[in-house]
Amino acid sequence: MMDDEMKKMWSEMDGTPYDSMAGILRPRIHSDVPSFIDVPVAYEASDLEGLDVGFIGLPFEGWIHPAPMQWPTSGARPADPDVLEGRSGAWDAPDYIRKCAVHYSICTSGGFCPEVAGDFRICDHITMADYRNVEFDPWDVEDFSKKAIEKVADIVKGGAIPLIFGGDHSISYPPVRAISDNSDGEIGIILFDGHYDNMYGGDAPFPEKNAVTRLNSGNQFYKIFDTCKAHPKNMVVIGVKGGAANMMSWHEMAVKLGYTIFTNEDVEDLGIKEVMRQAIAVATKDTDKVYCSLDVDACDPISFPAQKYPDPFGIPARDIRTALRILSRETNLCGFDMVCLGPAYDNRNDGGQTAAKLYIEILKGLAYRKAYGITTHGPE
Ligand SMILES: [Mn+2]
Repeated sequence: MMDDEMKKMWSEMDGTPYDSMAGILRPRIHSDVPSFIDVPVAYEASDLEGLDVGFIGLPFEGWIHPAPMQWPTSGARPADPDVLEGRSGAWDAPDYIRKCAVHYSICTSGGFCPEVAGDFRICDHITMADYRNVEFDPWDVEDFSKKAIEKVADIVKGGAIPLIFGGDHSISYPPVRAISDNSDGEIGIILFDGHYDNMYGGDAPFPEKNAVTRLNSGNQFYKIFDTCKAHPKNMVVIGVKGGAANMMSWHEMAVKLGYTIFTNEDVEDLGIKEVMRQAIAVATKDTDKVYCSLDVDACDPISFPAQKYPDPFGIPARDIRTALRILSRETNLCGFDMVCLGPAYDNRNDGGQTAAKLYIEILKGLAYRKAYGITTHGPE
């Protein structure tokens, strides 16, 4: 039984389990899907004003492989982890990651992070909302892109940093475009990816609106450099590797454009902290801010089994976490997306939970900057 002294300590403790929340019932974005870590739901642009962070789902996947021969039906493909080729379903990732974040609800913890400090809670320093998912015609990438740019622009115009749940990798274009159109200054880009995604994405010499030149998960960076205040000289790619679906022509173009490249083996050899030091120096040189995109195929399939092209010896999830911590603390991070996670191929929610935790790592870094008043834009 508790003695009187203990009861007194308990009764004087600051806060209840719900002390950081506006309400008690878990906020939901639709049906049984909670908002990410139970932050308030934003229904319209005005709900986002003055916030620090706006979550948004871009559940688009354009590059869908035909069902494998063993299921020659036109219906939904069974989720079978043995399928290695064409593992689609990234359109489900936004809701999946939200569901997998259930343990991190701010209702119970306020985002308490004893690894930062004994009195450090994310919610004491930053304000957040979940702007739900963008709705669009799933067969019309231009419709998707237009609506995604508008919705992410709502977040940016409200002054918040968009943290985006993809989708396949085509979804990186609308956020960068929205940030570029609604803020001043150049954007540096740090991309974690097993691939360069370096396809041609302009109109000529392919004037037809075909699958090659329309926005897809291989030409999104062409479109970014073509239309946004971002330059390849501030582009850093981390985690590229041989094997699954990477092409030499993509590498040649990356070198020609002046990308800074770190392969998966560079990360092993240099260590992620040194890689990030160099990456931040490149991405922040003569820029105002840094956008980060994480294709889960940069990571080892042990931590993210639900990859489209699962390929061993990627970057360990722990290194990605360290990288995102450094990035969110030491740069003027203006947006982040995670893409190409196909929930049907996850291993008992492991990848979904890892994904959720990586978003929280960014929140932690942003809260850290606010709490300790850090304004550096990265090491010189
Ligand atoms: Mn990619």
